[in-house]
Amino acid sequence: GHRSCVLWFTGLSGSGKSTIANAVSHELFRQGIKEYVLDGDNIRHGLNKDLGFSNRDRTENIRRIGEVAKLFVESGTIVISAFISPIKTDREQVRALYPDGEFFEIFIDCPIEECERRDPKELYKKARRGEIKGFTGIDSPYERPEDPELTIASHEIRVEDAVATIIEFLQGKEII
Ligand code: GGZ
Repeated sequence: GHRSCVLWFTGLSGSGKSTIANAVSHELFRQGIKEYVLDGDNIRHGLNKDLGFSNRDRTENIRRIGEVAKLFVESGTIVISAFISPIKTDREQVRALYPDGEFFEIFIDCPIEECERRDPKELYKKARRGEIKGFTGIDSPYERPEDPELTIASHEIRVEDAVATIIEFLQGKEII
């Protein structure tokens, strides 16, 4: 058996949140553990398609995701959420929905220079040109977590090592 919880990833666009989230998801699935990834593909295209990227909309985006994640946790699932969640108070509001030991903030820490070098969707390029306004890290803030449960330096380690670190973390917390 396992306990349910949220692994709340936070980090810049291009930092590796979705890649690592999906890799952790695969490993948990392989171990027979009920898990689910919440990310832009299943949330921003559906439930939250009325929301954009103003500070206000981001706050509402994160609030709803926190509530949805709570429903999954109540169903016995380990939830991995992969959103920038740039505002510290928004993350704190989500944390406050959970009892101790059910919410873990995982900082996917990658220098913006590296995110911008990767730029898989050329969004940084567009933001630099002024074609996207309010892009996180360019002209919209990213507030780094001050006391995350775990920090993954995603530019320094391989995805498989990030997965191993997170699995060991879950074992240490007696979640799995
Ligand atoms: C940041 C943006 C923006 C702006 C579109 N700022 O790399 P991606 O493409 O796939 O991930 C980014 C995603 C961010 O959505 P989140 O729901 O994670 O953001 S937040 O937590 O702040 O609500 C990026 C794309 O959407 N994107 N415009 N202006 N990222």
